[in-house]
Amino acid sequence: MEEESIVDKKDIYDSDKIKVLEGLKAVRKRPSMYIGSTDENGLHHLVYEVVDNSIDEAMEGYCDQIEVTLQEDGSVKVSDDGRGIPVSDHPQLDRPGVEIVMTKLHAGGKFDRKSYKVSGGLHGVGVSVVNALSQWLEVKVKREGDIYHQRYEQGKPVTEVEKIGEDGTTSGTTTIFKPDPEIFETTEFYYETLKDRMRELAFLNKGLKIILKDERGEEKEEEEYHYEGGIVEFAKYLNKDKEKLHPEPIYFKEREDGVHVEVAMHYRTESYSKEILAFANNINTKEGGTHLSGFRAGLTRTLNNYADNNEFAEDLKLRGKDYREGLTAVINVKLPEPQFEGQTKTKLGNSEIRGIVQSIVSEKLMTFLEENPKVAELIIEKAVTAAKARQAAKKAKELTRRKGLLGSVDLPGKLADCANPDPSKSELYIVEGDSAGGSAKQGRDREFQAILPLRGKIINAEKARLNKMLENKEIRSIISAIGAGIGEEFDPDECRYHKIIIMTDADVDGAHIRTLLFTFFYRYMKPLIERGYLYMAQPPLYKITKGGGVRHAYSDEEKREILDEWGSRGVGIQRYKGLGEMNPKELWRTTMNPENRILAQVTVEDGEKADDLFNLLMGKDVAPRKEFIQQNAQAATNIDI
Ligand code: 0RA
Repeated sequence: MEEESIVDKKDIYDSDKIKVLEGLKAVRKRPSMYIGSTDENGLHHLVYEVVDNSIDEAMEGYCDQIEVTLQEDGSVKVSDDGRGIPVSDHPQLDRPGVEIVMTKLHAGGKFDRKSYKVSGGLHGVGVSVVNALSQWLEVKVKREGDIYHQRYEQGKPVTEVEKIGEDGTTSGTTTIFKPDPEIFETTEFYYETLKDRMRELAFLNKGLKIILKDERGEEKEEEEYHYEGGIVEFAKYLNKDKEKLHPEPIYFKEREDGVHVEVAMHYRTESYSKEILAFANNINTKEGGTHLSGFRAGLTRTLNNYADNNEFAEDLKLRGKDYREGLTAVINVKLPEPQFEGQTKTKLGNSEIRGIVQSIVSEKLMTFLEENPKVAELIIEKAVTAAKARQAAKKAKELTRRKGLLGSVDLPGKLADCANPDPSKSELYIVEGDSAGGSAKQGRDREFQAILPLRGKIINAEKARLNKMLENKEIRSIISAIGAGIGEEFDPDECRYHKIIIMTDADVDGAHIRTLLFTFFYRYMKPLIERGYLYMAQPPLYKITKGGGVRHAYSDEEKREILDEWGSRGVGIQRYKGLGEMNPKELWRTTMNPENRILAQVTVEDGEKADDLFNLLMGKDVAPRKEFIQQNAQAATNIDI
């Protein structure tokens, strides 16, 4: 007998081929099971999936450049200079490795790389999924001096793996794919979205160069991300417009039990929020997990020990969150078999990681503190101030909830409250200036509308700590009128009004006050914004009169429409400079009557971006701030961050 086996290899291949086709069919039938959704998120997922394969090659040390190009025909090209996907035949399947990688779900075995790959995580469904969901895909492999090529349509090979040339100088893999419009709701890639992820990947993989190109349309674009400093540069980037407590980020890295851990941390002086980003195998673990909790435990314990040993912390009990105030940190772990959990599979579950990260952070951070006592002192001092502010906030909460003699909450004297006690039917107008406040009080429907006039300046929540904020009369009256506490203690269930409406003049000062108030709500009563309780009133810009008729225009466009309708002869146009120019009746009719007023709901779409805007508007960089307000004074009326 010539055959070693009674089973023909071809039979194995044929039966496997059926499995492959069934696999592809399943992917095309339920794409969301593999890539989350078929909207733009799913679409961008395809790029991440392909890039992740190149990143795996980089993490193993074989690839130092990845190029991603959005091409004119709607396809995406991803090239790397790694070893190239193997083209030799798979021993059992008798087909080239590259074909198997491209067509088999979870290729496994010989062509599957193990170590620290991204696979198994958020992405990691395998490039065969990208292939199945593409109208067409072409792969080009340079390996051992030769160039190979194969083309697929909707996941199925339409050519063999063919040698198409020679290149003795380099190796690598190029994948070009065009998402299938039969599958995706949209097939248009957003350059900005890809930019963020490519930048992040370059930060996380120090030394790796990622080039991103957009060749669609008139204006070609190109970025190059390449950071020799890795996550140290990431931390600097996150803090780029902020004032820092110490000149350079604190950085350490260590390997323990096959797990790589690196941390970069940099305290800011001026802002009090925290920004701690945690990554596991290049995946942004937004839901946290064991690496993050290990970091937090290590940070708290080490700083507590240091404070105790050096007799810092007076009688104050410092808590973890005091040490995290103003902290920007990037935690980057790489581990062999990551387990991702949670709603969006962005929570690291491997329990052994907590202890590893905690012990590395404790040891390395203590060494840093001992070698840099000045920085250590600044950090502890900052935490002490944070703890004091935390205690002041607690007092403030008690203050704002204190019941008066008749069992009602102590309300500020300036507040003209409404009659209806049901929060879901009540509105609070926060009004700029006493005169507008007076008109609002007269014009309102006192059944459900309460008015709180603001007189003095509002303190900038971006620059001041909570205890300072609480010394400000205007802030105090807002807190007690709303009656739900502040900061960590804020409880949106206790809001006395479900509509809180900021009413300011439609000029630069008005825009400034609006932004200050918005910053305050964002920093200290964020759940209120998240619930959709915060609004901006939109007073009219123009009063247009003709004969006995009066109309109000809320935009220049509307003014033009009215003038088109009425003709411009004999028409009077008054441009409102402030709320004070309207009498109570007019104010009611144009800005407060639910039947015809315009309200813009304030939403927090993207905390990070809102933060940038606040920093721009409120930070110490005066020049860009002025420019922004002048350009946007009008637009800021319906600001929607
Ligand atoms: C399997 C095995 C080897 C490399 C790769 C896959 C590989 C896959 C991709 C996908 C995009 N770029 C890639 N680069 C490499 C190792 C092959 C060897 O041992 O030489």
